[in-house]
Amino acid sequence: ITKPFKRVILTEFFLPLTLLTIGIYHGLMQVIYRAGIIHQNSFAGLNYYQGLTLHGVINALVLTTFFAVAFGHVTISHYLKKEPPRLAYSSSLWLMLLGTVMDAYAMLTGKAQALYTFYAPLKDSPVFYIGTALLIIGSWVAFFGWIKTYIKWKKENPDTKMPLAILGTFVNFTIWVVCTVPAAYSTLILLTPWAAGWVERVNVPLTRMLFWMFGHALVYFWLLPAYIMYYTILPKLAGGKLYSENAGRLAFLLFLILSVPVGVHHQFSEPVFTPGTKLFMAILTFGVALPSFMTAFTIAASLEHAGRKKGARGWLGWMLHLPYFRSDNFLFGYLICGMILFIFGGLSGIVNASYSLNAMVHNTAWIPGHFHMTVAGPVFLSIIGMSLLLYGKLSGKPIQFKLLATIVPYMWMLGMVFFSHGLMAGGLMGEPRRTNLGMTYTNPDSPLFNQHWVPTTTSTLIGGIIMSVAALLYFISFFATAFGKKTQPAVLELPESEPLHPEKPVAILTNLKPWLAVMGVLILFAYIPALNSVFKYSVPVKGQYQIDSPVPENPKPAQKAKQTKSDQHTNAKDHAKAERSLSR
Ligand code: HAS
Ligand code: HEM
Repeated sequence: ITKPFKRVILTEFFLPLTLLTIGIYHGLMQVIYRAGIIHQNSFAGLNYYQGLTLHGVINALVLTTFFAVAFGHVTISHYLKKEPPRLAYSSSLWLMLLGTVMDAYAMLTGKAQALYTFYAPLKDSPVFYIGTALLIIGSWVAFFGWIKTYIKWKKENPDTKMPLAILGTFVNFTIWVVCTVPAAYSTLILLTPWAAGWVERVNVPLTRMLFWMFGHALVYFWLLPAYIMYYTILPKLAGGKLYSENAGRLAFLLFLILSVPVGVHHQFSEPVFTPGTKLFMAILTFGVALPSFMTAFTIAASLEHAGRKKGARGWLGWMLHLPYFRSDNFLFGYLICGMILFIFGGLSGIVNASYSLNAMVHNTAWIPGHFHMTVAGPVFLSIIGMSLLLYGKLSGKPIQFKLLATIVPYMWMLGMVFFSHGLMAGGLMGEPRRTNLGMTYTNPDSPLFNQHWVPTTTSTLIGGIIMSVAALLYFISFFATAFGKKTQPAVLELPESEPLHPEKPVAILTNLKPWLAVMGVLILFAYIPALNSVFKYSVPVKGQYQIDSPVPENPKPAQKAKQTKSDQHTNAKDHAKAERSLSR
């Protein structure tokens, strides 16, 4: 491994993990606000929504994107035995760094507090929109470099099929490039001019639709690096082999075709879409759960094989013969705890996807309960576990406090039991998400105080504290390693699982082209009617939104870009009227 390449990868681990300290701190603050421990709108100079924005953006956008790129670099060079072009990996890092600095500046100065789902009518500073676009574009550049490396490798190895981990990486970044086009369009073409004051209006439903076209595919962009580890690394760590490589290929290809055309399942309660569009995307959402069900069975079979090799008996005896608490194999704990959490994260996702049940859980605390068992479960644990392992290997520094690092995932999982249970049980009793409960519902002095939400928010608080302590132990191990002494040669290598059976290559699983075509067709089928609805029902007078107000304005002629004081006064009166009629 060359020095510049090594430096780039190490920075891509170190920087987001340093920012993560802020991200975790704001997670802890969220449970403190929710449980009514503090009854104020801000703490330590940052307000509630600023904190929630920092939490979502750092943990779910910055950490995940940097990791996907860094892990992609490692996977490509490990399997293809080549480094990507220097121009690509260096410029990718610089673009992502610049984007992150811009985002951090906008969030920390309060110029961006419209949460990680950056659609209108909430408005951020253009600095945030441009920063986010740069972060995304930087990650594309890394992918373009890998394509070049792969083409070179293929010329030298025309008869070798694409390794499974490379297929996973390419599928993931293809989904990413496709789904970030609507996000880039929305941030750069719609939101930036609006936020800069160059245009007066923005089509709110359009920005929301474009965000969710990106937003759900985004969750699979988070998930697939973890899946690459489950298929190509976990069986080896467990002491066994991968039960079926072809099943893994099929799972990745199903993600390719089904990850994007499902975004409207986040918008079941929005009147702008027709029932047909919602039904179609609900069906595709059940479809995108299939590759995860396949993964559950394939990996369970691989783990069972490992357990039986070690003498396990009976149906479930294999579960007792896995290497749970071994500090020389700590990554196993991170991956298995993530998988166990994902059983519940996945099942709650299927509840969300069921149209009628969604009406019960949408916008309640159930939703963060669901997604912490996905993005803060398998995704987060595999990211931090793999970052620690690879940081040690690539820097040549031995991992410090390995015992602490070994117990972290189990502690995190225990915390998550209390945390997500509290959120989901509370959600089923109507506890809202994205609401500073401490100001009202969990403040005994408030007329809105609701005693039924005290046990659930307390459970969330206990879980959040346990998770924060687990994160602290992880930081101790990671930073002690990073600031430790180099005592061994730097190596770039990944543990590699072998397939259990010699499998014949299946033609349809080794050719990406038909899958790309189906992907395109499904996206058109899903989004042409959705776009049609957005333009049909939201652009003419009704459903237009004023700048700075979440309330749609009443039908009236378009207003001039510059408002006078009396215009603003009239608008305020209109809003008040609209709000009154809404509350009725
Ligand atoms: Fe989701 C909302 C539906 C997966 C993340 N989701 C969210 C949001 C986030 C998110 C962040 O349909 C909130 C966004 C916001 O801020 O508003 N989600 C699904 C469905 C799936 C799903 C059907 N979500 C994910 C993943 C995420 C994620 C993955 C992040 C990484 N989700 C929804 C819907 C909404 C939603 C609606 C909108 C709700 C609303 O109204 O706002 C599926 O992909 C899930 C399939 C998963 C499985 C589980 C497979 C289990 C495995 C583990 C097996 C374990 C083994 C170990 C083998 C079927 C693979 C055994 C060993 C032992 C020792 C026991
Ligand atoms: C939102 C706590 C770790 C991603 C939240 C909320 C809470 C919370 C209570 C819900 C706020 C609300 O809707 O009212 C925590 C705690 C953590 C933690 C205590 C650990 C100590 C993580 C991690 C990730 C993550 C590791 C991702 C890798 C998110 C996201 C949101 C969120 C994306 C949604 C933000 C929004 O609604 O705009 N967190 N979290 N969290 N969390 Fe976490």
